Amino acid sequence: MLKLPENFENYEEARREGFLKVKDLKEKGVPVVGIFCTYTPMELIHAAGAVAVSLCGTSNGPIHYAEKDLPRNLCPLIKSSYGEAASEKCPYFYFADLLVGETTCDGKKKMYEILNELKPIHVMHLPQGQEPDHAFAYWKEELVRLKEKLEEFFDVKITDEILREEIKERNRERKILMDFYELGKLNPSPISGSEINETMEALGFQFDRNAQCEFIAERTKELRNKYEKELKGSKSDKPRILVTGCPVNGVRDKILRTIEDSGASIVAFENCSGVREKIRLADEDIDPIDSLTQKYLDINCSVMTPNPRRFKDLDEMIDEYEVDAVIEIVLQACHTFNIEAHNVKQFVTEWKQKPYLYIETDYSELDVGQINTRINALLEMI
Ligand code: BJ8
Repeated sequence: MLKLPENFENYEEARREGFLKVKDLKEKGVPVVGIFCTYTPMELIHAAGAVAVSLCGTSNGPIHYAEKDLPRNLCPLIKSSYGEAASEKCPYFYFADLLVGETTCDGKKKMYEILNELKPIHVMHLPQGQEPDHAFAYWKEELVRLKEKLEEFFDVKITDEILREEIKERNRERKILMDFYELGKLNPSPISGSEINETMEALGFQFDRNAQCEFIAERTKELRNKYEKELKGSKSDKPRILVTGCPVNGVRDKILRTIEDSGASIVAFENCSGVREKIRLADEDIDPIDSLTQKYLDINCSVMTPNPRRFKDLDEMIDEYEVDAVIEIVLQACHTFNIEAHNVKQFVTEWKQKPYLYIETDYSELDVGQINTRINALLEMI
């Protein structure tokens, strides 16, 4: 029987214990790379023998440090990420040897210029769209540039053979994580959306990738068994919600828990805290750099223009997860998701004939009451 560490699913505990783990890795000479986005080609970092740690800020605490150097009317995720670094209180930032960022939204890419004063950062230039052939060629050059940077910085050689192995391994991880997310397709779902979110976030601080996979696979099996034995056949009358938009790790308590406490069930996450990066695998049978170029170019973030894959994914997910309503969560001053929300609303309400709620928020508690009221009003409509 697999022994599961108790803190695998508790975010705060996992984050605290992760500090010791990352310190331990550093003492053993393992390089640490700090990352900020799902466009980061993780396979290259792993092929360089490094571990990757997400430095995306998810709490309001460090934001006032950031506002000394950055404008106040900026996305909370960007301010929180920068504030963690500037406050010198984040051990993950402290232990990172190198940071890797991408030119996604304007706020992030300009923040990286200032962050570079605190720690070396390699910025990958992301194309603005996915379709034209030159987008592939441009992004491929950026992957090659990252590979060379990692080789030089960590004095390693990333061979095609190692990269092919990493592609296979990462695909295996994606499939295991997708199986976990797809528990939401069951009706009633044996796990709540906020638990799924917390588990996934806590996993980010476990650097033993095999143990992560074993844990998630075991947990998925356990929950499927629970469904088969205790829940199957008793369809829930709770409205089934799909959450889309920006990453939601910083608003889990404020919004995700409120949705569930108000009597609904979050069954799917079409965002970077959910399936966005995992839904498509990397091709294991072609040149590894070509494979990774295509795989990461296909991510359906609103920074891409146009962004047709997001609508394809929403279309399929609304059907497959038997969704009753869509809630779009946009972080304040996130222009790309904010503007794309116009088309998402139209798609959800007119094409899919489902209720849609748009919530624009930050990491503060100021709008808790208003969010509560709006969620309850949506649920009453269903
Ligand atoms: S692939 S969603 S992780 S960019 S919410 S910082 S876009 S202003 S986090 Fe993101 Fe990569 Fe896209 Fe995913 Fe800017 Fe918007 Fe803030 Fe954002």
